[in-house]
Amino acid sequence: DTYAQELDTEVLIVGAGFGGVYLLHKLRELGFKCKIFEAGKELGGIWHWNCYPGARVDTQVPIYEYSIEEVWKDWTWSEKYPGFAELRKYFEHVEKVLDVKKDVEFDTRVVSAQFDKPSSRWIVRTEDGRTARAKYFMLATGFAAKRHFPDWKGMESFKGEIHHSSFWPEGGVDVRGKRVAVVGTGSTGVQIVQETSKDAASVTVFQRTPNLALPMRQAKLSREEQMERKKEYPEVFKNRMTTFAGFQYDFIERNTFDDSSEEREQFYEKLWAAGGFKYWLANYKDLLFDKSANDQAYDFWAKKTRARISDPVKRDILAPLTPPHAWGTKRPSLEQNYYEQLDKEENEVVNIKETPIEEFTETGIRTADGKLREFDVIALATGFDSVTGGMKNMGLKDVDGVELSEKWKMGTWSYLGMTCSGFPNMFFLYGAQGPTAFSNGPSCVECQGDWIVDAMAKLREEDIKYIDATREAEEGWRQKVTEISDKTLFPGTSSWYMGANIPGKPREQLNYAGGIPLYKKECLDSLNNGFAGFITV
Ligand code: NA7
Repeated sequence: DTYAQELDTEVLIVGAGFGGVYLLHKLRELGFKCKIFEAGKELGGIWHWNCYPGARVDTQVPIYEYSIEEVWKDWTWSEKYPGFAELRKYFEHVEKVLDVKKDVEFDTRVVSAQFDKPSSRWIVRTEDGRTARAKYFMLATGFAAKRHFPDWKGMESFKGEIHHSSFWPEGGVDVRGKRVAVVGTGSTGVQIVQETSKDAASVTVFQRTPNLALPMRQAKLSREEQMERKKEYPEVFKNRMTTFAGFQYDFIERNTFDDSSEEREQFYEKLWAAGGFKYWLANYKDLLFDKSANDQAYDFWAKKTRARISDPVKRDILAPLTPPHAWGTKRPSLEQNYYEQLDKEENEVVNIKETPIEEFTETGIRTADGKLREFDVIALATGFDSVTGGMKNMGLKDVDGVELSEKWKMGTWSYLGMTCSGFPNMFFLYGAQGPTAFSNGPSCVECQGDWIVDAMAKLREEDIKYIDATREAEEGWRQKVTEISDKTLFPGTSSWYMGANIPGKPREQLNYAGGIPLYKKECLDSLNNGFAGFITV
């Protein structure tokens, strides 16, 4: 058909968020002919989809932005941790500078894709029945592309408004004077609670696991101050690639018990006052490895947080004296008055570990103790089939016709967290077995994107038709990902990092926990050794 002719492109990228746009820009610079397929209507990925109340990034700028000079040189932010509306504006600016959209097909959802060996082309089909062909196929679909709706009894019978956070109506929901329920206390739940409780008559949060949240310490930023700092940006962007999580700070070279309890207390106080993720990612280097070290960090967190909650019942649910899990092995949210808001008399915290949700009714939510609470608006902040869900949901088939969802049924196999054996010339970003959830998004996609771009240049130079990871290389990578993780406290906690948030999903480490510098080295070792771990044809 004519469309297929038109779309016989060199590189087809799925997703127009941070990752997809970066790949497009860098590959176009090298002269590759590229196209992006994007299911949404705008650039911005998660920031295009997320418009729930209070949605904002929990990594500060300029760490959370592109290192591309044309983009950063005139752009300034109004806040240290920008909200979704400003992030959307950022992508408008990106468009103005990089001229991305002329190569993006919006409203285009991929439903199947397979590599055809004889023609050395990916054949990609879309939901609206179109077909495209491409030599290279790249997935930049993010780690939260498939939302998670637990199927509670009676959910469809609720007569008020009910929305999943990632499917919040554009233009918002008027919660003034309304009774609002929030189910889930991940980063999303925390943000919805603290924002809606400003206007709602009451907010009731249904909590299974407390979020061991940290004070964000939001701040306004002036244009002058940012323009003044621009000269440091090249250094800032270079440095972020040398830290574990792609931030501007890193764990310190000391262990928790190297310090006396007074010194430790002082150190914790300093991190606490600085705010943001410092208490997590600039803490002692054994924080995420040693349980007794971790307990010290938990105790300090609990002491600080409990002091903010006057209601003793709420205090024990939100910040119990005994850790629910090792501190920092689930992503701590960066909160803004979350605890003070929930402490208010009209708001309630329901511990659904003790009294689980039994059913939704026409008017509200009934818990196992028989109690029915009535609401006007219910927000489901129940998260995502994170990391692997998006890629498993796209009809990707290997060269023999085996679905990726089948290949990954009992666990995940990839090589370098960017390629899969049996999927020649396919690359993915910010997904399974990469630094994904343990890193700053832009740092991760730039690190992986640069590797893909270098690999592409080399493939072209050496006139290679296709590359495919070997099964052995995948086995080795999986083992590496698991071994690194097994040294940490992460496997002991049921989190989405471990696939444990989705019933029936295999429990395994889904992210590379060795940090960005080590990851980068692993990837470069393959590239510089003649594509070690791949077969090339
Ligand atoms: P998260 O972090 O996965 O949070 C989901 C929340 O929903 C979490 O508190 C879950 O409790 C809760 N949840 C999920 N399923 C259920 C059921 N069946 N019953 C009760 N409660 C449930 O998703 P977010 O959207 O907040 O954040 C996703 C990431 O995106 C975030 O880390 C940022 O990096 C960006 P649980 O903790 O599993 O007990």
